[in-house]
Amino acid sequence: MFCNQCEQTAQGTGCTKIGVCGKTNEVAGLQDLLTYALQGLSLVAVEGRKVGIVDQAINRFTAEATFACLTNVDFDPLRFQNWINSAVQLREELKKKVAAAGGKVDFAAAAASFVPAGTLEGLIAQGEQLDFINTLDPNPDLRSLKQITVYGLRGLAAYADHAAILGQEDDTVYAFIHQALADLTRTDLSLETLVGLALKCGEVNLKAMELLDAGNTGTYGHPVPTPVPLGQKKGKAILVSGHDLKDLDMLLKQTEGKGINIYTHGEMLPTHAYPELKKYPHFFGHYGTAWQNQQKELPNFPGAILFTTNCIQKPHDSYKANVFTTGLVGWPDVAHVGADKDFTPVINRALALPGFAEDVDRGTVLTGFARNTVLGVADKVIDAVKSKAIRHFFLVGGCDGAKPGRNYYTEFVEQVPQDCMVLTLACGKFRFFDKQLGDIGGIPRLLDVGQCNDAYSAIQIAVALAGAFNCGVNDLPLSMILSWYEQKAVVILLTLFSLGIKDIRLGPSLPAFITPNVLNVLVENFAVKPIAATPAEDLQAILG
Ligand code: FSO
Ligand code: SF4
Repeated sequence: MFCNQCEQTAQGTGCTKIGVCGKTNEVAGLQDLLTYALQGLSLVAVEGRKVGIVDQAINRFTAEATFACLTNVDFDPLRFQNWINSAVQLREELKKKVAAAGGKVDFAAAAASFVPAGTLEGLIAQGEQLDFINTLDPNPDLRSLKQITVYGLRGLAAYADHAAILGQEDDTVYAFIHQALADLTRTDLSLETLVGLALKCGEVNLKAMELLDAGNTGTYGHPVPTPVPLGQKKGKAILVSGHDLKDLDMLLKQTEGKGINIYTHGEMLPTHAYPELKKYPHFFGHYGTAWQNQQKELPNFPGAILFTTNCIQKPHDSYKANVFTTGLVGWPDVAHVGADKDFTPVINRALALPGFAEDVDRGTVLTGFARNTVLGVADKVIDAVKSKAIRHFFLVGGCDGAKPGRNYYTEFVEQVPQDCMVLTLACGKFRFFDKQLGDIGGIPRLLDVGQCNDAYSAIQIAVALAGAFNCGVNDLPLSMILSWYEQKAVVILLTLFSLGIKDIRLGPSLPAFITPNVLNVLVENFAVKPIAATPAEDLQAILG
């Protein structure tokens, strides 16, 4: 195997025997093979669009299967076997329709005629032989740019899938995913073209995130500032992890009146702020911190645990029987709730477990500062900037992870001067989410915009502030201090680049898949920089 798509990749260069994330050699090969099969399907889908054939089932399938290859989503070889076979079956069916409509169905790229082995072992061998990443392009810089797009597409597909689950779709998003996967089979594209393709991925992702924002707020209302208990309530309990609001909603409905309290874990924290979710009296509080601490935190949770979307780690035996997955997330031999979303097994497990024996108060954290809330007090914020009560905004957000270097983000927030505000989003916030930073003129200094899925909201806040000050986002007293881990962060970064946003500080380390030459291109165009050794150096450089 060779995989270097995430920040925790082995030695900072690549996982070659087993993933640091727990991904096996077998699953790595199957993910490569699935991506290859999706390229074949995409080549035909692109030709299909030229003759007016747009297949909605293929659109959804492409997004789901691409998302499934994102870090920490699915570790189950059998599901990858199914996806690979489906991709090829859909490709062949589509070829027939395209040919009947007079479209082109003969392709130079081998991906379009790939024949999957009949057994799981055979597929694994095909995946290994493919060596997908290393053979994307013979030129290391072009390969690097292609990798950026492959990973960006996985993030984009995740957001497109989340949005589609809430009924929000736009064919331009699917058309781009197909076009990009097809283009990546070519070896005649220049550096400039591939830079353009990566930026286009970011641009299209803004659309996907806008759709997701519309899905979330249209279905569950605009988040409102909400204190979320960090303690526990006596009684049976279910913990929900991941990012999927609809899964959470359906679980809340199915547990009504059953004497079970629902807790959020990780990126689910901001869901407490949505009116149509917070209305449930048994939607109680938040348990634990970010994804990488789950193996320490979950054994102590006395109820059932439901993973939605992603960020699962190997469930230890001490709590494995309590774990359920749903949607694209999966782990071999862990119970999976299918598309019917019948959470009865989760509920029964929670009822069989002891639950919390007593009430414990551990205070609260505030969430719910998405665009509607922040822009609702825009006048106050603008006045505070004009009167110099607010000197600077810092967006400190992104993914959390296990590396010690991530203490930078905790220390950064601790050292931000009193006359500056901190906006945050995604699971990186768990490095400082429970800090009491006080307020400036009644506006809390630490504002939780939401999940990584709410990056659109943060962008809208920045754009609206720029409008109010009659300047560009780069001219605002705003600095972005981002942390990355997986490929949703990659695509958000591409979105920020596509918007022309400069001077982003990125850590804890730079992606292994970016070559020095490609980094130079990004530095020249976007002045992106690694975080400094200490927060004090960056604060000094920013604030002077
Ligand atoms: Fe974190 Fe995981 Fe939300 Fe990522 S939970 S690391 S950027 O999947 O998705 O922020
Ligand atoms: Fe390694 Fe990350 Fe790939 Fe997992 S996803 S195999 S940790 S690079």
